Amino acid sequence: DEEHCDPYAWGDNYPSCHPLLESHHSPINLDHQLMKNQSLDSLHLEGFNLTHKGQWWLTNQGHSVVLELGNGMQVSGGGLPGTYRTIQLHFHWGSVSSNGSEHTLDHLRFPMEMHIVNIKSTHPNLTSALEDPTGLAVLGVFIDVTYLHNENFQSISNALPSVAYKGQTKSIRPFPLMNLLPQNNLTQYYRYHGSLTTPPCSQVVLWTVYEVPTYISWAQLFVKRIYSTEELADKQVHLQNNYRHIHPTYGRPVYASKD
Ligand code: SG4
Ligand code: ZN
Repeated sequence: DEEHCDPYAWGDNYPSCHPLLESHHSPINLDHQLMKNQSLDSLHLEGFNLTHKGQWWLTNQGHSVVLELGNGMQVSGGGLPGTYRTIQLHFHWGSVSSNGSEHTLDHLRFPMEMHIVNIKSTHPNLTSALEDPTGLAVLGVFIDVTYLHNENFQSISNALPSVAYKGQTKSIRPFPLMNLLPQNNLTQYYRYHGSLTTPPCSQVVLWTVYEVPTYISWAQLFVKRIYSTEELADKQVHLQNNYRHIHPTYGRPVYASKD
């Protein structure tokens, strides 16, 4: 699986991961001084304030930790061409706190980045959405590490020991997803057209990356707590640095929302 973990080798098995000229891959660097686009108003995050019934599932996939969300949440507005169903969120992180996020802000990396993945509601499933240039809308949230504990991340934090190894799954009681977003300045975000940051690297994602980070404490950070292998004893390989390198924009428009 070594090769699969090297983003520069993905193109061997997934041709669309080759960063050819004119391609529009993710992540990219975001620049504070980007042009404001007055038509980019706040997104409607429907159902994000509710405590839904049923359960959510946290899984160690070997390359990330994914929280599968039930029904009842959808995203629209903010310049998105339609309504997108919220299906899951996952995280990218580093090995030390100076790296981890996929996008960079003025070339700076945050310790973590959370991605909330949404499928255009006209598509029955992910396979179908991957055929549509605007089939997915992913919300990116930078996560800073501070001395402050963030209670809103605690149900995920509490479940981490149960998913320490690849393939393990743990149910989580739903909570208002809004709690995981920055508590203010949701009007400030960056928008561009890019790709999945893992194979098959499909160039079908409308990215919304919030400018203001949320935060967790050192104790809540994933870095030393998650392993990428199934073996429980011998080869305990930490799952770290699961972020892709920065790609050129090749003249793509990248917008900042109005302030
Ligand atoms: C992570 O590897 C997730 O585990 C994947 O989720 C996700 O794939 C992939 O990242 C790419 O998503 O927002 N970083 S990203 O571009 O959401 C998809 C699953 O495999 C399709 C469930
Ligand atoms: Zn991601």
